[in-house]
Amino acid sequence: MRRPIVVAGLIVLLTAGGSGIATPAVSNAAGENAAQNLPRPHDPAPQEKHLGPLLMLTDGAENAEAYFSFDGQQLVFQSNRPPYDCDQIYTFAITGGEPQLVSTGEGRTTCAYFTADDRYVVYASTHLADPNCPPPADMSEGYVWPLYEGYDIFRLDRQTGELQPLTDTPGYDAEATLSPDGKTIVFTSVRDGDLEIYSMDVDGQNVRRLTDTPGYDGGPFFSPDGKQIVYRCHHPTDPAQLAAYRHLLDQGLVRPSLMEVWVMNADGSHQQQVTRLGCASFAPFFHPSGRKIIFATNYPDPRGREFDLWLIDIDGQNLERVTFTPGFDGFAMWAPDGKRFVFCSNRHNSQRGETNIFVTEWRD
Ligand SMILES: [Ca+2]
Ligand SMILES: [Ca+2]
Repeated sequence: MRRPIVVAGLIVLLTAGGSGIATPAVSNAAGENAAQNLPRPHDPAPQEKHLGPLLMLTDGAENAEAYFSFDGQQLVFQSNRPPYDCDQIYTFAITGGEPQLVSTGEGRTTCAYFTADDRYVVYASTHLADPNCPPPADMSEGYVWPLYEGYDIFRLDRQTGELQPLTDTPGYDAEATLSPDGKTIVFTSVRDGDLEIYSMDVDGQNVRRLTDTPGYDGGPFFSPDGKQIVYRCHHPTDPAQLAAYRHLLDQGLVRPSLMEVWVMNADGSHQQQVTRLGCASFAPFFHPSGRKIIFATNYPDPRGREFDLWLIDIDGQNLERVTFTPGFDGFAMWAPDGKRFVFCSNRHNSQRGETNIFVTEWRD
């Protein structure tokens, strides 16, 4: 079993899709100096032919899950930077600058996303359950993600500051993202006893359950035409493996070491497995064409800590590696214009193991 004390990729993997443990906030002279030289230009690795010149927007603490606004001019992301002890939600321009705190500063937050007019930000937070940071996951049974039961999904009105809860069911509700028309939220919840994907209107009404397979279903994102959803799954079929999954879920934990990428129609029909890599493949996002998916994976070493971005056709063909730098690369997303591209990476960090946000121009 993996030890909990790991650097680089797996620490970020811990934050993936809203199920992370708190990594210690880091404050050091090197990081503070580095932060003064932001944003910083960097070249992609020579093999990274899909990536244009990189603009590094953060350097210090863990920065992850950066997602574009609908106008493509801003990013919303989570970071455990000081003064808070666990992840809070921030926004800044795609050209960088000083991040603006969006969340309350209490509890732990994850998985933020803009709404269609960029007036609202939706995100998950534990602050109503407890203003303190939730405790780190119990790793006594190996490497796991916690599914904090205090997580509910909130919608912040950026004009008025009003924070409205969109869910109020017991247990984990998080990982909310928006449809391209801005009318529908998809999210992950344990409200029916297993990890499943649900949709609801942008005001929290008309909740519909989309998945029902025993096992992990989570991390959903819409296709550019809004007709499909890409997500990550772990569906154990072996009775012992399913029992192990349920045993952890009962404790609010999930082991993320084996996940595959799936797609389904927006109404939950026609669920299809895309990857068959036998690794930790997660954080998928549709290519602007709607025909390919980018995702993070530790393929080809399922026990390895080397995560990179890969592309695959939605029919599972044409697997292609996109990033080639050591450590974690993941959480990729295209802006609505299909050209600008954001991802999070360990590359060029001033503090080993930390993850930062990079924006570039995508090259097909
Ligand atoms: Ca399930
Ligand atoms: Ca890498």
